[in-house]
Amino acid sequence: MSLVTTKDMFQKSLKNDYAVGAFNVNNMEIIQGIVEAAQEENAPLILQVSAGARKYAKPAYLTKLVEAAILDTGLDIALHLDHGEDFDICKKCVDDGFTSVMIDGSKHPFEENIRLTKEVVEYAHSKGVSVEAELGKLAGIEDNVNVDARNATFTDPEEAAEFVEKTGVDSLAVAIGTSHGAYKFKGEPYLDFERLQEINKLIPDTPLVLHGASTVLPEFVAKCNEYGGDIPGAQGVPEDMIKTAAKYGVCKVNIDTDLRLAMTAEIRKYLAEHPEDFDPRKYLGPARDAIKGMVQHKIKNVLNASGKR
Ligand code: TD4
Ligand code: CA
Ligand code: ZN
Repeated sequence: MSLVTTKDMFQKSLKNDYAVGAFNVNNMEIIQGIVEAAQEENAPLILQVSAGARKYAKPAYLTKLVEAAILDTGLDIALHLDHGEDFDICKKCVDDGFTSVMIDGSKHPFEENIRLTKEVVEYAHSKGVSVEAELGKLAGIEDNVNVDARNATFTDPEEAAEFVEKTGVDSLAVAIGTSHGAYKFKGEPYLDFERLQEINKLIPDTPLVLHGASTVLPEFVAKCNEYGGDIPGAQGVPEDMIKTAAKYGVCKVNIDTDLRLAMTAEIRKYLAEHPEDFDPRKYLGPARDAIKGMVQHKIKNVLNASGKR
C-alpha cells in the first residue's frame, strides 16, 4: 500500500481492455466515498487534483488526506495533477509527492505544446513521476459537429504519433467529442470512435485518456431538480461509449461531474427533508455514501466491462 505511479496500472489496462477511474477530489468526504468503493472492488485508482482543488482545499490538506486514505484502506493510489497549465505547477506537484502530473498544453500551437510537454517530462521523469499531456480541444456543446469542425478541434492521429515520439510523454488525453461539465451534447451523444481507433493503431503502446467522461447520471440530475435544483437538459457520455473507449486504448477515464451531482443530490434531499437539522455530518454522510455507490457501479459495470481486471 502506497502512492504509486500510473505506469503499471496503464500497462495492465492497455492489455486487458479495461480502464482505470480518475476521480477529482476536493475534500475528505469525496476522497472517502471514492476509496471505499475502490477498496470493495479491489480496483486500481487515480485520485486527481485540479488547480482549483489545490486553491480550495490548500495543497497540504489534499496530499495528507490521500495519504490517510492509503493508510486506512491499504490501497495503492496514484495521486495526479489534473490540467496543469504550466511548468511551475507541475514542478510543485512533483516536489509535493504527486506520482503523476498532467501538463495541458492543448491551448498552445503544436510546437509550443511539444516544447512545454518535453520540459515537464524531463523534470518529472528525473523524479520518477509519470506525465499526461493533451492534444486537441475538448468540444463545447454542439448539436452536430461537422467534419471540418471536427478536424479543426479533435485530435489528429498523425500529430498524436509525432507528439508522443517527440515528447516521450507517458499518456495522452485525446479530443474525440467529449467536454467537461453536465452539458456535453445538445442532441444525440456522438464520439468519434473511428478517430480513436486510428490514434490507437498509430500509438498502440500509449495509454489514452478520456476527459469529460462523466455519464451525468439521470438519477442524480432528477434528484437535484426534485429538491430545488435547476439543471435542465444535462446530458453526459452514455456508459456504453465508455465501455467502447476502453477497448480502443483508453486507460484513464476522468470523472468529476458525476461526483458533484451525486453529492449535491443527496445534500439537497437531506436538507429538504430535514429542515430542522444543522449538523453537517448528517448531510455529508449520505453524500459520501452516494459517491461510494456511484463510483462502485462505475468501477464494476462500466470501467471493467471487459471483466478482465
Ligand atoms: O479533467 N476533468 C475534471 C475537471 C475538473 C475541473 O476542476 P475545477 O473546477 O477545479 O477547475 C475531467 O475531465 C472531468 O470531466 P467531467 O465529465 O466529469 O466533467
Ligand atoms: Ca485542455
Ligand atoms: Zn479534464
